Amino acid sequence: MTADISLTPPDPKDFLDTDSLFDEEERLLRDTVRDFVRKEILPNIADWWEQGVFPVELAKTMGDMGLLGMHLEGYGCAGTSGTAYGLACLELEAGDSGIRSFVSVQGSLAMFPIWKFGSEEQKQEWLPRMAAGEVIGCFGLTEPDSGSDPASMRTHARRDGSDWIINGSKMWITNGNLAQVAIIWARTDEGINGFIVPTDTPGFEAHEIKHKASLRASVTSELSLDDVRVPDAYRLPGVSSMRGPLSCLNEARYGIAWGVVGAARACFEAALDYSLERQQFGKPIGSFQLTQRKLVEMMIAVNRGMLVAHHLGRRKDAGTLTPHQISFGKMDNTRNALEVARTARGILGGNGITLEYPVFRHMANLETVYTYEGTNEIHTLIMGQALTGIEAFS
Ligand code: TGC
Ligand code: FAD
Repeated sequence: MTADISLTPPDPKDFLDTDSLFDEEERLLRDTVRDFVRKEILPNIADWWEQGVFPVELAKTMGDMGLLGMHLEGYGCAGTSGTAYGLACLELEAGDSGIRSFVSVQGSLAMFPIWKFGSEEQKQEWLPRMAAGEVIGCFGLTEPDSGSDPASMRTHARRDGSDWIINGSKMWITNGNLAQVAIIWARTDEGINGFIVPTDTPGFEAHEIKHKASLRASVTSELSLDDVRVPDAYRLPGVSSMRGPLSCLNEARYGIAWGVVGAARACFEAALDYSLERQQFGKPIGSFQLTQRKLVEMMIAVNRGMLVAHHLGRRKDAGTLTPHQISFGKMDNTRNALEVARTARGILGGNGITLEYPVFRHMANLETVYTYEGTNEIHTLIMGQALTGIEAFS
């Protein structure tokens, strides 16, 4: 016998009661991060975004909260589940994609390769200080002429006795000007290798990319490496192929699949609230059928994104998640979040273009999220290959 259907209307801001998918510990962590975002991020983010700055002092705060490398075990990292990491990304990105980006790059792109492919000495030296937010890392994979096709990278490293000499340049590097350490992927005689490069090494320079109209509360840089000499002890010994950087991307893309649901949720909630307050033609604009349709489409996208993220999280924790499934989440949740943000922007009318409301900022940020960590097209082709067995990148 089936149970009765409850006639109680759902919570407009959690229509499918996705809250019930998470256990008490996960909800506690989620609430802690949500509270942090409410108190520390939301009152300031419009100014940071307008000024084009990332508040670097947040690194230590987020380190104290256990948010940096949080899903890694040992070495001062919190060792949470993948689902808990996802929930944290969601709440951070409900604040701003730039704040989530900082955490993604630090944990998934700078700490993860050391944790996964580093020597014991490298892990001991770097991970505890990075987890505490005392040392900031960046991840140098993309180059001016190698974006979607990083395997075509020109940055190279050659052996010189027991040292390596690295030459090349990296483009669009998040945290580049903030970082004390850079993970630099370079071509060598042995394949593609990762190097832990302290950013005060002679020959290393970071130049901030200005005039961004997206992800403005995040530092993005071009790196140049001119005869940068590092000892072999700085090379990650555990990998010598594109598997190295691509493994890091799996971690970060997973976090994005969750994060963008937070940005979409923030836009939907702003639009819903606004639609009930703003009156035109003597009625709240939320009373018009055309507005209600938009609100429903947005609500469905947010809830569906949450279900996908949750499913990926449980698979990650079970050890059954594949990169193709991560592509599903990164691509579909990001494009839907962008659509939600654009729709919300319209509902807010003229107010939608100001930074008084979070919507335009999220919308502009999501344009970056759509492109980085594999564009919409690249994830389509990853899934297309999984469906057909045919590689269509080139
Ligand atoms: P392919 O020839 O197929 O494989 C090369 C080697 O890599 C292995 N592999 C993977 N390993 C782990 N995870 C994956 N997802 C993997 N995919 C492939 C593969 O088994 C092989 O290993 P081995 O040991 O046998 O050599 O790879 P490819 O070079 O042809 O690459 C294909 C493609 C196009 C999918 C890949 O290049 C790609 O994903 N391109 C997009 C580039 C991208 O996403 N860049 C992101 C830069 S970082 C960034 O944007 C940070 S934003 C900041 C933030 O996150 O907030
Ligand atoms: P391109 O690869 O030149 O692509 C241009 C267009 O062509 C896209 O629409 C793309 O989908 C399409 N295209 C390319 N190949 C194909 C194909 N085979 N089939 C169909 N269409 C195709 N990188 C890092 O290494 N570290 C970072 O920390 C980092 N942070 C970033 C921060 C920001 C703000 C931004 C904007 C980027 C960041 N990136 C970082 C780089 C990011 O990963 C790249 O921008 C992204 O991978 C795309 O590369 P591209 O910009 O060179 O575009």
